[in-house]
Order: sequence, then structure tokens, then C-alpha cells
Amino acid sequence: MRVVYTPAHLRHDPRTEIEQSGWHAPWEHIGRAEAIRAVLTADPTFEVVEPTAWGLDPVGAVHERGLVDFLAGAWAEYQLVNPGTSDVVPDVFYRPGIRRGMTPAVEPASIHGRLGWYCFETTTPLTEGTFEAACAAVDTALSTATIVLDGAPSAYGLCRPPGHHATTANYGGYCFFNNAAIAAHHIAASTGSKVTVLDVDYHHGNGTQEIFYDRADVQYVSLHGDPVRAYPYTIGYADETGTGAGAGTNLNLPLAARTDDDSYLDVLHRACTAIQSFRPDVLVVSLGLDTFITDPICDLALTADGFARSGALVGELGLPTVVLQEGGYDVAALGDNVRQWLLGLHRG
Ligand code: SP5
Ligand code: ZN
Repeated sequence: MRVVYTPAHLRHDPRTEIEQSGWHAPWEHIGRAEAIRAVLTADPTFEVVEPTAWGLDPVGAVHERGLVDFLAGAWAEYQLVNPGTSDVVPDVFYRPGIRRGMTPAVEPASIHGRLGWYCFETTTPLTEGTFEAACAAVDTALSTATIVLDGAPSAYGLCRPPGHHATTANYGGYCFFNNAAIAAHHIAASTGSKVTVLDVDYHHGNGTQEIFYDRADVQYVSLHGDPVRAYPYTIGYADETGTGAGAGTNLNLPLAARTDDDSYLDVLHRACTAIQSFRPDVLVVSLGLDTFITDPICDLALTADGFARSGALVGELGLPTVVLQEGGYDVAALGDNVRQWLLGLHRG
């Protein structure tokens, strides 16, 4: 199985994460992708290849131009007013309620105002090379999709930074551009086929859901920690099923804390049944391994065996499958967990 990887991810190198009223080393860091690369490189089942460059057109097909332009220039622009800042984070967020009963806000002119216009939370710093890394993660996703469109049964893109929290117009949740959504849209638009995005990251992929919520050609199916207790809190509930032409094409399967392998596989089986009913031509998997039992920021209880069984169950769908990396923060186990999931898929 081909693995698409580029060292360009190293350019997104945050030092800090502001979360739960505290300040700590980032959970999402360069060591994650390097740990995965090391494990997959050591297994002859996998062949590591570099992505090709796709430019910004596929990004602009999914994201608002304003977000793309902002991310391209924000770090440098911030240096002009606050020189020497490494991690750039908003301190004022735009909330519609602040102008209740008035004309809606327009994008502010100030870099400080624009940060809180495009970013929705505090844990996703912009660093000097963040834009280049985010573009390279998109290149990775599109190059992985191309390997599958060219006939491989499956391929894996080691995307970093991850993508599934990034919406049409906003970034956050360690994500800047929505790699999986850009790949899914590219596949659907360039081939006229139907695509399912199956999101198994612990966190609900709010961005992917939002991007495809009204679309009939892309189904979104997600298993995740119930937003009653888990990030992103305001989205990811079971009653969110799609709208307009996309009515019935969104399936959220929220999970209880400490869900184990057997219970998880039951729910994944339900997800696979819904995918079969949709009859997609291609499957894109948002692969987060933060459902792992010792993940430091999540509360499910999957084991490496659960990942192998999950991959195998998805493989039994028999669909061309583009697997793209999202979260997973137990770095000591992350590489082997990815490997187990992919080996399961390969067998399934
Ligand atoms: C791609 C991805 O997995 N993004 C996840 C973003 C979640 N960020 C907020 C996590 C809050 C977790 N707080 C954990 C406290 C642990 N004691
Ligand atoms: Zn996650």
C-alpha cells in the first residue's frame, strides 16, 4: 500500500496550546507524523511516496477565498504589529450576538479582528510555516486520492496538520484546510461519482459535515465522542441528518465514554450499512486514532485489535478507499495503531 508523506509538515511547529484555561505544550505536534512515518517505513507492506503540488484551486473549491487569503498572509502580517511572536492566536472572537439587531458585521480590517473572524477557538496557533504545511497536507490528500482513482484499491495520506474541523470559512481544532473534504470534493467533481466520507476520529468532523451538509453527492458518516461531553460541543448530534438536496446524507453516531472494541465495532457495522445504502463509488476515511484507550485527551477504550478489526470491516465494503490522517495523540502507540488499521483494511 502506498503512503503519501512529505516533510513539509515540519513547517507547522507550534510551541503552545491554550486550552481549558491553561497553557501547555501542543498535543498536535511534529512528532506525531514522524512517529507514523517511522513505523510504516519499517514495514515492507508500505511504500512511502511524496505528493505532487496541486496549487490553491482545489482548496478554493471547498473553502472561502477570504480564509485562504487570510491563512496565506496572517503570520507575516501579525509580525508587523507584534514582532517576534511565534504562535499567533486570536484574542477576540466575532460572535453574531455582539451586533444583535444591527447590520451583520463585515470582515474587520485589523489583523487582530481578522484572527477572531476566521478562527473559532484558541488551540490552533499559526506559526511561520503553517500555511505551507497546510497546503502540503492538501497536496498529500489529493495525491492519495489520485493513487486510488488510478486503480489502487486503497492508499494512505499522512496528512499533517489534520483537517476535519476546518469549515468553509473557519479554522480551528488543530485544522486549517479540510484535507478530506477537499479530496472528497475533488473526486466527486472530477469523476461525477458519489463519495462517502467515513470519519472515525474521536472528535466529530464539524467542518466536513458543514461543507457537505446540503449535498446529495457526498455522504458524511461519523463515529465520535458524544458532543454532550466532547469537543466541538455544539455540533455532531444524532438529529443532524442533512438539509435540502443533502437530506438524509449525514449520519452522526455519538459514542459513550469508555466505549470498547466490541461496542465500537457494532456501531461501525451500522455505519457500514448506511454507507452500503448510499452506494458510493469511492470512500474517503478520516482516520483519527484518538479513540485509543490511552489517548491523553479522549475517553474511548479501543485497542490495537479494535483498530485492526475496524480496518477489516471497512475493507469488507470493497470500495476504492482513500485513508487520510486526522488526530491521535498517544504518540508512543500512534504509528502502530495506524499500521494495524491499514493492515486490517488491506486484509478486509
Ligand atoms: C484533529 C483533532 O483531533 N482535533 C482535536 C481538537 C480537540 N481539541 C480540544 C481537546 C480538549 C481536550 N481536553 C482534554 C483534557 C485532558 N485532561
Ligand atoms: Zn480528534
